[in-house]
Amino acid sequence: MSVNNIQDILFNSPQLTTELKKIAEKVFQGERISFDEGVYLFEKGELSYLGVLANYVREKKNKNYVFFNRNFHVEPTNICVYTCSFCAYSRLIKQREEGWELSIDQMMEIIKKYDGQHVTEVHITGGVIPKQDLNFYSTLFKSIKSHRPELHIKALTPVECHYIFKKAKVTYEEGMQILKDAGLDSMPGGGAEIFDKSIRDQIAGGKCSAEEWLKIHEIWHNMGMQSNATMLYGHIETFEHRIDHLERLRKLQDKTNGFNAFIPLKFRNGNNEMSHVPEVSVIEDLRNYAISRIYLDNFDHIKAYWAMIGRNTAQLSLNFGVDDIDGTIDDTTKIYSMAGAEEQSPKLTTQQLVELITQVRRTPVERDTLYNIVKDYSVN
Ligand code: V47
Ligand code: SF4
Repeated sequence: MSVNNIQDILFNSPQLTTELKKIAEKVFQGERISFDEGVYLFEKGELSYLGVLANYVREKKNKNYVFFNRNFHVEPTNICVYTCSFCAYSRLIKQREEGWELSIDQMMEIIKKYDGQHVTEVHITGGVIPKQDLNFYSTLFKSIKSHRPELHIKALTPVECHYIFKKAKVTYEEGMQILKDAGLDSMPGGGAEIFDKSIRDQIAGGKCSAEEWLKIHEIWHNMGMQSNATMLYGHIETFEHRIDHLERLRKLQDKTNGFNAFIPLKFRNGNNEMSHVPEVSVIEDLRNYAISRIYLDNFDHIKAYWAMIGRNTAQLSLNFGVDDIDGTIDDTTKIYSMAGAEEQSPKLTTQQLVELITQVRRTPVERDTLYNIVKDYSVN
């Protein structure tokens, strides 16, 4: 079906309000939608309508491609000085028996397990403890690079950076430069949670503020480097808070163009202090992906993290604006399984990822962390 046909069907639907028609016109003409229009989409946009718009934007930006990579995680510790109430992972220092704390040698052993295997990225993030300071991470990154220089190190969120820089008494600029010189290649999107202060204070009080999170990414981008962004949604935030979060990311991206992908993270309520908060439905997940795709017109990629939402929802999301499903993971992360996610041992072979994508008639593309194409599966 051509875009014009889809547009005609949409515009002639009697259920569409004048506002929804106006927003659709803007999207099809490549115009940016406003804050109020974003909130209106959350309030009134039906799944099928949002899917048409998000898929239009997605295919304009990324054709039929779905990106993935070959990655694994290293989680240095699950002990944390912070006590985010959504976190099923953190074990306070007093509950140490349930925690782990890896030394540099233990992490190098994990890295060396992948010797001779085709992996392109190691994702390193976890809890925050005094012992794992700036010097610890610089030494770790240097060791990884001297062992395997081509392995891309995607590591540390502004939560960790803010803490280790403060402790080392260096500015953000100095700290980021030290990490870059040690071998840090890019930053993951974690720690963003929700930027609105009143909600952030309730669920993630004490860790870096929204302004600090954004500042660290801005400094990193100004050094010519790239990163991702996330949003933890589906807990006690409102639709306005979600759009406020997207708006702040869109503004920073206008300034730096350093974000690669936006990754909405669905709140999971297992084993944490917010277990009484119900999880949102899959329909709401898909609406949230779609609105993120429509709103973030300056982000190239929207990622569905399959380890968190499960393979089936990840497949569905590919019709609601998503063009990336993260990577092979190899059962190396615990953060979601501990919070009750479907995937208790997240691990997919490249072949399984390719099948997941082709089953829903999309074209798999293996990428590296910075979206350079490693293998386009439409080309033999
Ligand atoms: O910041 C923690 C989230 C994030 C829960 O950049 C939870 O490619 C839901 O950022 N329910 C860390 N979410 C993970 C992350 C990430 C993951 C995959 C890829 C990338 C990337 C980044 O996990 C935390 C927090 O927002 N989180 N607990 C929970 N109960
Ligand atoms: Fe610590 Fe991160 Fe868990 Fe917050 S989400 S308690 S910062 S590990």
